[in-house]
Amino acid sequence: EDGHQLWLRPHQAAPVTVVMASKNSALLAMAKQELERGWQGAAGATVTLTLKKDNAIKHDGFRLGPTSVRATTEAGLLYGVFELLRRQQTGQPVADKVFNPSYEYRLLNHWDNPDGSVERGYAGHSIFWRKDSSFVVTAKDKALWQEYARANASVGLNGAVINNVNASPRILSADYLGRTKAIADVLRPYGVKTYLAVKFSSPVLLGGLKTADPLDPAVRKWWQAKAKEIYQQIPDFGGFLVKASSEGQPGPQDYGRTHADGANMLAEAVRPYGGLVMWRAFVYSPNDKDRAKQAYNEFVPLDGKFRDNVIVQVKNGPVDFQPREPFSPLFGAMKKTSVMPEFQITQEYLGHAIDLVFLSTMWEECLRSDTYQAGPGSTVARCTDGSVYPQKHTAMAGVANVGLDTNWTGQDFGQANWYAFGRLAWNNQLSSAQIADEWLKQTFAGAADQRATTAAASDWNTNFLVPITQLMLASREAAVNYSMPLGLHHIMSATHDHYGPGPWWAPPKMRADWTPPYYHQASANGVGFDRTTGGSNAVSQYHEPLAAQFNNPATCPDEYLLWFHHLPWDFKMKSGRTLWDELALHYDQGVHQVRQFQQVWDKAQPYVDAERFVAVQNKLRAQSGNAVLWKDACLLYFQQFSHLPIPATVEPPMHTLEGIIANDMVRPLPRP
Ligand code: BDP
Repeated sequence: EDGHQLWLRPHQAAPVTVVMASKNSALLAMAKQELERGWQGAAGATVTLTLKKDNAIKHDGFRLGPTSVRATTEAGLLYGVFELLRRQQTGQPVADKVFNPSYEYRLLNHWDNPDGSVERGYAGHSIFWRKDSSFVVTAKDKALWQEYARANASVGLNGAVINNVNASPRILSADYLGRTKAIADVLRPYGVKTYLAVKFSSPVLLGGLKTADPLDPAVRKWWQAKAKEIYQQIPDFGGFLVKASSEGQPGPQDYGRTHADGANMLAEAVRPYGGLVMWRAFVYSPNDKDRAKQAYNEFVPLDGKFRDNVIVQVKNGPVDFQPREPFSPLFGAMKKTSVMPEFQITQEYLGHAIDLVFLSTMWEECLRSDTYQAGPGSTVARCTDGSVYPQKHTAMAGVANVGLDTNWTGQDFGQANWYAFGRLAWNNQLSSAQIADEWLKQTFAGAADQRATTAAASDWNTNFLVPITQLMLASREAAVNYSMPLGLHHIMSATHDHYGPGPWWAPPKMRADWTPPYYHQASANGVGFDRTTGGSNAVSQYHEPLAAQFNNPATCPDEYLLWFHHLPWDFKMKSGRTLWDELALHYDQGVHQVRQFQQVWDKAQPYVDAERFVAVQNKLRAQSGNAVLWKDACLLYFQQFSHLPIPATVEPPMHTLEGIIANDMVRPLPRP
């Protein structure tokens, strides 16, 4: 039980006959094989897989019956088979019903570098690229890619961008394209398309041109030729993902051109082949007074100016994948452009592969946020899935947490985030409770080790499923509590790759918008970033009634209070407590929640195999220490400004601020 099987652990399958009322193909062979591998229905049943026109079924969707799957595409049949098996394994009924995906493109973004390292990856090296830059594709590589593709297909993911958005121009060279082709060939039978992230200056760095100006004819020709070269090898290549004019990356703005100019040039290059361009809106420069406003300011004026095979890819929040942010005001504001949400599955700001944080609730919170952009009910989900605006394309992307670690994601519960992302991309209305329930049943049911008694197995639901589901559902709020409660954001340590607290971190000459004090603004007067009409006026980027609601501290939800307001330490909260006391209580609560998770997990021991039990127990122990460090460091740091006592009900600090800083105590657990 090393976790390698993910949620696809082998099952004692019942015999089944699969009848395919259509021609055979690699994809259909996979569907058949999956049924034979995992069938839990009546022994000896006959299951039919039929490809036929059905107006109720959208691309990739399917109609499910107890022993039948009908779809209009082969991929739809495969997804239908996985849904049927999932229902059998998790005890959900299989009634006649149509299932359609919320989004047309459901993608993982791998931040994998050509040298095999993974930016913000905490689960080992890349599964795609090798350290020694070797382009030899081994049988082991292929086997791993196949397992990876199968896992994606099982939750409906149909695309993978296999390299970092901070892209190397080398990725478009013949050697890398050769390996990309090999990867695409393995992913294809599972319906997973391959995409590449490209560097905007590739025509200069790789092609030897003098410019990468998107309006220069030679540059346009270079990209067209490159697209042709790629599609000759990979006819179903998905397209390009681009981070441009962002965090030092080259882009159209280097030539006085707009994001639309840049995106459209690439869109034209891939258009003849049906390719897509996903153009990221993660842009900010140090000159602006409020980083949170910039993406909106740059992109809203370009609404309607993008070619229809461009999708603007927007991070869930306006700053950067923080433990909690309000939704990005770009959602719903771009009404004539395809816009897709980008979530971060890898836990850069949420405890790496150490802390147990189930991110589904965070994504659900974003997807269900009402933007009001087209009246009440214009949720982020509906503004991006085509329900509100006639988007040409719909998509959702997640920054992958996958690496070469045996269990894929470093922390066993990190697998739940991969799973949840896929399920939400398929159905953006699913609840996190259902996703957790499904994942636990598939990942842990029947996994009690040899010592477990039969009695233990029958109590599995009450003693494992219920408490561990609750733990998962509470875990993100716990992380917010012990790290950045009440709307605080971006106060993590920079010294150790964003693990642990660092509200004090501000080396001289460092770009202000990369330092925590820029975001928390703590002083004797109070704490928080003033984004009200009297401050940076970021509130005005939200549609009413949100702008007015966020603008007033009396109506602004506590969750976003210090995101939008700079308030005195003795500010009276809705609870009646002062801001200072409330802040302290949140930190303290976060610590207690993690300790409680430890107890809950310890009690689950009889129901989990020994290997995964110990692995998670160790991680929770480290997380507990991390939570205490966050609490002590932040309260002691902010106390220098508030000059107020830590409330008596709060556990007194066990560290000193000086000790934490001087001894460099904020540090992730060394990798095993
Ligand atoms: C930030 C990460 C950085 C990424 C960037 C991005 O720290 O590594 O390159 O996001 O999304 O959060 O481009």
